[in-house]
Amino acid sequence: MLIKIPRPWEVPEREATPEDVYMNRRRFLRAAGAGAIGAVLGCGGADSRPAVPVERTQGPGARLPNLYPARRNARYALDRPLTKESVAAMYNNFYEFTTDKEAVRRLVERFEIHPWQVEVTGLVARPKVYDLDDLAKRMPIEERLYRFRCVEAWAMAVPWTGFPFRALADEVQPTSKATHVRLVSFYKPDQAPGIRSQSWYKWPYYEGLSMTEAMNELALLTVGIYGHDLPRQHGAPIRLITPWKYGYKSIKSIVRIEFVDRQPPTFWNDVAPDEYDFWSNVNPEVPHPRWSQASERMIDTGERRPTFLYNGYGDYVKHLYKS
Ligand SMILES: Nc1nc2c(c(=O)[nH]1)N[C@H]1C(S)=C(S)[C@@H](COP(=O)(O)O)O[C@H]1N2
Ligand SMILES: [Mo]
Repeated sequence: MLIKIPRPWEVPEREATPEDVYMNRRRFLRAAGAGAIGAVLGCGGADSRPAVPVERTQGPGARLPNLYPARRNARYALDRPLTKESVAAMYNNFYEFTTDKEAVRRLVERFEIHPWQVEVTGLVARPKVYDLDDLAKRMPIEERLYRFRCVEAWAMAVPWTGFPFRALADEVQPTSKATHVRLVSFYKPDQAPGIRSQSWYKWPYYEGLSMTEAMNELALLTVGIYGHDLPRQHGAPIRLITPWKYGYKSIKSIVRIEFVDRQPPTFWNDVAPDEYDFWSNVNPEVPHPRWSQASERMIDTGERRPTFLYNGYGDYVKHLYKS
């Protein structure tokens, strides 16, 4: 029997068509400008100014209204303006729904994200099933401006709200046997048409990090973006963000985190091992077998920029990869 396995990201991406759905352009420009200036001037310490003024797309129904705006941690500064929110929210990779980036935000409508539990288990002293609202209340929530780089060579710069992975590890106390972390996404075929229609993939989506990567200060468990809860298309209600790695490591809609004693298999590495490795650190000098990684395209402006090694986060992570 011949089964056609579509190769991930084979389709050349289309340009995102910006639509001012949520915000008028004038307000956006002001917000983006303020964000960039804040980031540059703010170097040298945590900063208590509120987040970039953004619209509240989730309004009064916000899951955790008291979290926003979270204190911005000025340690994580940007070298470029924030990406326009409405573009980031309409150009998504979320294969559980569809491979059509611009259709994701429509197809997620029936995805139920409340209540949500996250099981933290494996080689830990205190395994626990957390209710996400309870967990988020107890974690040190902050806002960080990060660059984000997809392996397909598009990029954005967004304000995430979340807490360091390390803060969760401190709660469950991994044992000395734990060498890696495995993270697993939701499995709800009834609510996610891409799970049903693309049965050749090994759902649910799964990812992994080494322990030292997961404990690095940059690894952020993320519940919000642009000063409000994550909209579903961005991986609500909780996802990982590892900004020095290609975007597919930043697993969405997490239901389980396991501490394990070996390098876990990962979704894209299992699909195409010669194209996607476990580490997947951003590197301009290692081309994808089918395209160059030397430059990237900002999704809102179309501007091309050179790709940075570790997506510009080498000072934080390069020691993890020495010999
Ligand atoms: N569960 C799950 N997580 C996922 C994906 C996915 O298809 N399913 N896509 C990944 C890829 S390839 C990218 S680039 C980012 C996209 O995140 P964004 O839509 O919030 O920009 O999510 C990553 N996390
Ligand atoms: Mo991606």
